[in-house]
Amino acid sequence: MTPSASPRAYDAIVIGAGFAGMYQLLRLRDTLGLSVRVLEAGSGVGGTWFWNRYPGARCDSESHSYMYYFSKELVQEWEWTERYPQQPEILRYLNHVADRFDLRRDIQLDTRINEAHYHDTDDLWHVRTESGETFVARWLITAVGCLSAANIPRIPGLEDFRGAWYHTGQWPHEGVDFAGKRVGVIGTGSTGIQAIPVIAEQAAHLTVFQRTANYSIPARNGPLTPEFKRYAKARADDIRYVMNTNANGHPFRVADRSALSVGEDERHALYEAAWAKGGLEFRAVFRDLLQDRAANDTAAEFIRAKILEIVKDPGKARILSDIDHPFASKRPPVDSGYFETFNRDNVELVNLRATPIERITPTGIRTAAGEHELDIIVFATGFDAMTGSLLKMDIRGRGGRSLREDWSAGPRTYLGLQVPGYPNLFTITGPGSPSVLCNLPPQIEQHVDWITACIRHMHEQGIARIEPTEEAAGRWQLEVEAAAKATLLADVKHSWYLGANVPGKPRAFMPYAGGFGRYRDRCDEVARTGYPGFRLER
Ligand code: N01
Repeated sequence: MTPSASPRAYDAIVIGAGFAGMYQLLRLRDTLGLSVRVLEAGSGVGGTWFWNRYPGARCDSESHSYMYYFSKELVQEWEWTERYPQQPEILRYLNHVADRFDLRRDIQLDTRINEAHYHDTDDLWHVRTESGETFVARWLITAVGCLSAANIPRIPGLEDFRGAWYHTGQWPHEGVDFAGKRVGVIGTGSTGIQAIPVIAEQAAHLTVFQRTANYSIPARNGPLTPEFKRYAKARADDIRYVMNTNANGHPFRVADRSALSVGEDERHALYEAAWAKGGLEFRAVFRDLLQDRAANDTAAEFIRAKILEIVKDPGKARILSDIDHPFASKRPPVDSGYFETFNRDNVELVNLRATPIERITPTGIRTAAGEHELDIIVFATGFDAMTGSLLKMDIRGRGGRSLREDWSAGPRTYLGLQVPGYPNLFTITGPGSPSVLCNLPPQIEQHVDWITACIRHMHEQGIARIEPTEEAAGRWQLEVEAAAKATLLADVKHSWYLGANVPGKPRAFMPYAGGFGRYRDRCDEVARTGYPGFRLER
C-alpha cells in the first residue's frame, strides 16, 4: 500500500475484523449510517479464528451459543454440525456473515495499526498503519480480541534450534506435518489440552512439557442431532435470554444449591452426571464452586480421582493430578481424550516443576534432568491477554498522554468500555468488562449495542466527545478488584487473568468477575440515566 499523502477520513475506525469488529461495522454503518473503515492485520476476516489454526482448535462454548443472535434470520439459516464448532467451521461462519451483510467492502485486510493518536486540535483520532497509510476519524473502536497477542516465552537458545517451532496462535495456514516427527508441546492450558491428543495421533513421539497441572472436563463432542438443531432454532429467543441474563453468557443456568448442602453420595452422583454430560456446564453443578474453597475442594477432588482412574501410569497420573489451584480459578479446559492420551506409548510427560527447562538446544529442549531431542516445538503458551494487543499500538489521548504509560501499573477503564483521557475511544471487551469470564459472542453483542446506542445519543444531543471521569474509572477499578476478591479467582498467583504469565506485566486482575447479567444491567442503567461517570462535551 502506498502511504497516503493526506489521511482518509471516516466517521469511525474499527480495529479488527473478528466477531466484534464485524458486528460493530454492521451497526455503525447500517443502523447509524456512519462511514466506517475496519482495519484488520490478517489477510482474512475472523480474528481469533483466523489465526488459531492449531490441530484440535475448536471452541469450548457450545456451537448454538457461539454465534451472533442479533439477526433472527441468521440464527435460522446457519447450521452447525457439532456440539463444539471446529476452527474451520467458525471461520466459515464468520466469512458467511461478512458476505451475507456485505461487510467486506468496508474492511481493509493486511493492515496493521502502529499508532492511534487523539489530536486535541481537531478532536479526531489520527491513525497510522505499519505501511504508513493514515486515517482520521471521530470515533476509534478497538475490536482486537482479548487473547490475540501471542506469548512466546524467552527461553534461551530458541534462536539456535534447528527444527521448526510454532506458537498455536500464529499457526501456518498450510498446516504442520507431524508424521514421523519428534514433537514437544510446551503448555497445558486450554489450547495445549486441545492440541495434545491430536498431535499425539500424528507424531512419531510427543513430549508434553507441563509446568502447571490442570483440570479438564471431557467435552463429549459429537455431531448435533436433528432434534437438537430444531430445538436450538425453535427456542433461540429463550436461549439468548438465558445467555444474556446469567453470570457467564453460556446457555445454561448455574444451579441454586451449595456443594456443601447435599450429602456425599448425592454430590458425587451430581458430579458424575455432569462429567458424563461434559463441557463447561460442569462448573454450574453448584453455585458456590468459585466462592467457597471447601465447596471447590469437592469438585477438585472429584476431578483428581478421575485423572488417577484414567491415566494408567502411576507416575504420569501423579504429575497430571498434582494441581495447585482451585478448580475453575484458571479458565477450565474442556478436552477430547486429553488424559487418555498419556496412556499412549508415544507420549512422554515432563514435569517442569521438578525439572525446569534450562535451555533450548539446536536439537531439542534441555531440562534439569537432561535433553529431549525434538524436530518440532509447539508453544501452547498462551497470550499477553486483554491488554497485549492494545498496548502493541502506540495509543495516545489528550495532550499526548500514552496508554502504555497510563496502564503501566495495570489497565484502568470505566466499565471496560472507555479510558479517561482518551475521548471517543471505545474498547470492545476491554479490561474491566466480563470479557474472558464470559462466553464472548453475547458479551460482544452487548458491548457493540451499548457503544452504538451511545454514539446515537451523542448524535441526537449534539455531543462531540465522551470520556469517563478519572473518579468513575477509579471507582470501577475498585469494583473490579472487589468482584475478583469475592471469588477464588483472585487467589491464583500465576494466572493470565492477573497478567502473571507475561514477565514484567503489572499484576492486576483484568476481567470483571461480578457476572455478565449484573454487568449488563449496570451498563444499561448508565445509558438510561444520562451516562453518569462519563463526561459529555458539546
Ligand atoms: O494459554 P494459557 P492457552 N514454560 O495461558 C504454559 C482461551 N482459549 O492458549 O500455567 C513452560 O491458559 C503455562 O504454564 P503455567 C481460553 O480462555 C479458548 O492454553 O503458566 N510452560 C500454561 O500451561 C484460555 O484460557 C478456547 O505454569 C509455560 C500454558 O503454557 C486462553 O485462551 C480454546 C511457559 C499456557 O496456558 C488461553 O489458553 C483455547 C514457560 N515459559 C483457548 N509459559 C476456546 O474454546 C507458559 N507456559 C474459545
